[in-house]
Amino acid sequence: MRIIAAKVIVTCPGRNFVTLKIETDQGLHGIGDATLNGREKAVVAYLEEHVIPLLIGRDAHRIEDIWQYLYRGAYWRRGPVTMSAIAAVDTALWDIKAKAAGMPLYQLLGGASRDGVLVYGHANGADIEETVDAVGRYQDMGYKAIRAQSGVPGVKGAYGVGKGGLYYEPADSTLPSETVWTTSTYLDHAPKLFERLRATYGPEIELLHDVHHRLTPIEAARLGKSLEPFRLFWMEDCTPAENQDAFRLVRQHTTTPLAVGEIFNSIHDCRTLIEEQLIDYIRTTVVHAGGITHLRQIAGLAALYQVRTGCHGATDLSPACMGAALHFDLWVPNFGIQEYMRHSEETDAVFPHAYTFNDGYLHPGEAVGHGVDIDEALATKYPYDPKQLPVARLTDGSIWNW
Ligand code: EZ4
Ligand code: CO
Repeated sequence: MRIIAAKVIVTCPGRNFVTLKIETDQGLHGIGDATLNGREKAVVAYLEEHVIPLLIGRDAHRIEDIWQYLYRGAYWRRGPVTMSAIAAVDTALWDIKAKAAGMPLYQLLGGASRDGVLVYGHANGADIEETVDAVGRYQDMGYKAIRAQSGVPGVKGAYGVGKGGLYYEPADSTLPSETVWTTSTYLDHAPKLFERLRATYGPEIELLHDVHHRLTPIEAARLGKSLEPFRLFWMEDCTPAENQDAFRLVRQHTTTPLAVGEIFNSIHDCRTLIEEQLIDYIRTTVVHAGGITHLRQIAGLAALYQVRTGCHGATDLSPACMGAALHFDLWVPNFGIQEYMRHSEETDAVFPHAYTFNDGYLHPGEAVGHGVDIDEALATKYPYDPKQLPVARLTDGSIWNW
């Protein structure tokens, strides 16, 4: 089965998405997500200039060979742009192979290991009261696991807080908007939020929290310790992880489970974290970590060390990524949880999909392939709208980690 055409589709049904569509001489096509929030056009150029010309004429069934060819063949390895482009090719090829086999993708991976995929939703509020109410609303929708973020007094644009009642969308401005960060206020404030949540909703609901790289290792250790009484499912991205060794310090001080990895793009970004059991959940997902082919390797390594998966699933990852991730989640033996931020109605219409939410669980559906397609005619109605992620500064003006 030969690849006869491939194209990149950029669309903005509420937010920007980059999608690769591959077509074959058997009349089958597949799609893969290539969205890199705020850096979309870099991946578009990488695909159009450097990848698509290499795909034409290749056997679409040789997924592994094409992965190795694109990864090693570039000479320049890893990196979010390269790995998102490879991921898009890989996802589209798995979609095609599963369609050719007449099966939903999870069947090709090894079949279902569970009945459904436990997901967590995002509850946000400008203050503790609003966040407590938002958690209640998610619980009413059936969610068994909820991430809670709240505005911090005196902090302008705290991470994870929605604007004007809309769901949380971080890329909000053509040039990066400026936010201000104060660690000391946050460290005092965050445990109060979770104390209130446990007091209000009891012990059963799973609660998660995203620190979004804002703390130093010793500050992260302190937060983890102060959150222990409230039994979090995880504390996410508590400190930047380019230096994987930093997590030794956090780990020595707290039993709050640790999750990291949404910005990783390779198994090499998490090898020490996994092998030394410094984390509990690895957050890499299909689009930014080289597709199903590479994600499977990461999960395999993680399984040896009782590290479980917790795939990134924010709105800036398209339904094509979500669909593929859900097939992966349904199969992967060491599954932990899947993040699920809902897309807008416009996005759902551009990307018709087979996955469904029911009572706190997502299921990828039984459609052949990964079950997500793109309505190209509708996609053209939403032109690209350049938006970048915010930056964060400390109160003295120094650039910090957003
Ligand atoms: O800020 O994907 O856990 N989820 C997150 C996300 C990230 C965005 C950045 O594009 O941290 O909301
Ligand atoms: Co995160």
